[in-house]
Amino acid sequence: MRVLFIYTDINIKGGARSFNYGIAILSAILKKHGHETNLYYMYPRYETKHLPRKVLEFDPQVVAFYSTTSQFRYVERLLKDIPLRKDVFTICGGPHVTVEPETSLHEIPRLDAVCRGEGEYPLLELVETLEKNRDITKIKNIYVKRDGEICRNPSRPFIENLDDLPFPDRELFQYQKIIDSDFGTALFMFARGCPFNCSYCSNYALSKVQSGKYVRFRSVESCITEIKEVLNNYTAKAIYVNDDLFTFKKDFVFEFCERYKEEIDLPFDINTRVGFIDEEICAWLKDAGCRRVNIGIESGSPYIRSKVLTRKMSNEEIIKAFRIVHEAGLKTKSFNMIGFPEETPEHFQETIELNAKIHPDSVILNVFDPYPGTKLGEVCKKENLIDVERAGKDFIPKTDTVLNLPDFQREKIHRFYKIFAYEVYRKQSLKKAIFYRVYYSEIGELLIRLLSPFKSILRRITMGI
Ligand code: B12
Ligand code: SF4
Repeated sequence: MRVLFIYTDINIKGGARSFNYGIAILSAILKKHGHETNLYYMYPRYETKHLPRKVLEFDPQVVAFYSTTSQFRYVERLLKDIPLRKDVFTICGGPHVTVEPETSLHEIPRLDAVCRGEGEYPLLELVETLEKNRDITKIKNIYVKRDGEICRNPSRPFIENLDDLPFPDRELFQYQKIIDSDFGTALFMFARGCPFNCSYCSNYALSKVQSGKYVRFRSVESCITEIKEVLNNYTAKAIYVNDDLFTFKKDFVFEFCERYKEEIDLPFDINTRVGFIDEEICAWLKDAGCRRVNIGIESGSPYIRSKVLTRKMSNEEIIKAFRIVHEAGLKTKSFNMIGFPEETPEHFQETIELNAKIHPDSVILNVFDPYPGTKLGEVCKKENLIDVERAGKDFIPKTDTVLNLPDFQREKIHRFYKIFAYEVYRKQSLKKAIFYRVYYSEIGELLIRLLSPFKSILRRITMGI
């Protein structure tokens, strides 16, 4: 069968093109079983100019969407805008519909089905059942509309052995373009799941939709083979392991670093969490060519962290983790958030101060967005904090808040968003501080779009890599 994937990646700031591992693996598995796949990647603005031609030429029998919560509105809009024949089957997967299957199906009349959780085997089964013209209402993980009713099916367990899956179909995304748009970086995922339960993150809700083990690692052999295959087919200068918690299993890190040093030898970046990084791990990482370790701080206020975000770590532990990484000669990036329920400007001042103390080489700030199924998402709903009109608008969740917080005005959040990095760096590095001040201004946004050929120089100024 012919399956057309649609991946919307609408974000005003532009930035790097993004690679969607989920779609790429689904495509690989379908191709392995003899089906044809194609992709329409919509980025960075909503734009359907080339879509009718793609639909006409590829003539899909199934149109398959991926969606996070903030992108779901574009699935709805697309299903109104694209000229699809009535017999084309439409399905959506990804974190939003996994958590909100029924409302998603109700909200979009032209959407035939949603997939909850991991889609490899459900989608394959669906496509093969459609091909044989058999009953599609009993496929595990799939909720499907039939005569105005929703047929709900239980989920199969999480895939036990990730090594059984084929490598992602990178060519579907014209992968060299992705690498080139991200300073020559090739992206990888070696694990699935996270054992924690932070109140703002969807991971916990996603872990409850299927049974079995949620946190799973691929073998080092499989990871190294995939990296080699990618480097044989594409030109990359570095790699980034997108896993939430790369250092979760110490024996995996050790074995990976040993083999990576011997067989790959390219700079690489990873993400970890306070409590999962020590001197020994840092020494292995450094020796293997690791360049940067990204760590989530999220809030510098111990109260917000422990009571609102359910992140059990002290400021001292955070400071120590960054110190250990720096002492090993590795660069750091801190992830931070603003605009949580109960947060005040004073709490956010603590986030600025903690970052200033630990000297990360670069910082990222995101505005909190309440995702369905998360503990904080539910709090926001229950306490009527969500501005429904604003949430329904075509806005950019990264820079604005959808909440009306009693103690933290929207304008203040927006202002902090713009000056955060400046405030962190102004006492240590005026060059960096000024750069960030301009970067987060309106002029900066315009300049960045116009000056994209000079992106590497800008990156060197801010991050030193
Ligand atoms: C890597 C990553 C990114 C990368 C790559 C994006 C991507 N979607 O692959 C980047 C950095 C670009 C990114 C961006 C964003 N991300 Co992100 N990201 C992740 C992360 C850490 C891993 C995703 C992943 O690759 N998983 C592995 C693959 C194999 O799983 P998967 O993508 O879920 O796909 C499987 C199933 O969902 C299903 N499936 C998926 N699509 C389809 C389609 C069909 C038809 C079917 C049948 C099945 C199916 O089958 C797939 C294979 O099993 C997740 C955390 C998580 N636990 O998922 C957050 C996560 C998905 N991101 C999240 C968010 C919020 C974002 C942003 C909105 C952030 C922002 N403010 O800009 C953007 C949105 C980008 C977009 N266009 O959708 C949230 C989503 C929460 C929500 N309810 O919306 C998550 C869950 C993290 C969190 N904080 O809770 N992200
Ligand atoms: S925020 Fe990070 S550590 Fe917390 S549950 Fe999500 S992925 Fe895990």
